[in-house]
Amino acid sequence: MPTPTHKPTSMPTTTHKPTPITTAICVPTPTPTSSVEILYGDLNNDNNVNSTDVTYMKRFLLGRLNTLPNPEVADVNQDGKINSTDLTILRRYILRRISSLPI
Ligand SMILES: [Ca+2]
Ligand SMILES: [Ca+2]
Repeated sequence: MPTPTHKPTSMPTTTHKPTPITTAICVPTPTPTSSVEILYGDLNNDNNVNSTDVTYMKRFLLGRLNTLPNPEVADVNQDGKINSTDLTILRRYILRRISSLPI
């Protein structure tokens, strides 16, 4: 920074060392999106995959819901579509016939 005026008052914090600034820069590097891990099947975004989410998907597939609160997690078989297959998979997951999502 080319500052022609040499003022020693530019650094008023003599008591505090500038070390906390370097740590603050390092913080945002690990998570750029700041979003937590995607929980597939959690359609209503309450961090639980349960019958409520099945209800949400049913309503969505029946056209009673135009949008899902968390549409990216509804495609549990990762085929780019949200349809009855995903509903079946979600049901099976809740019944513990599927151990993990997405499949
Ligand atoms: Ca949920
Ligand atoms: Ca799908």
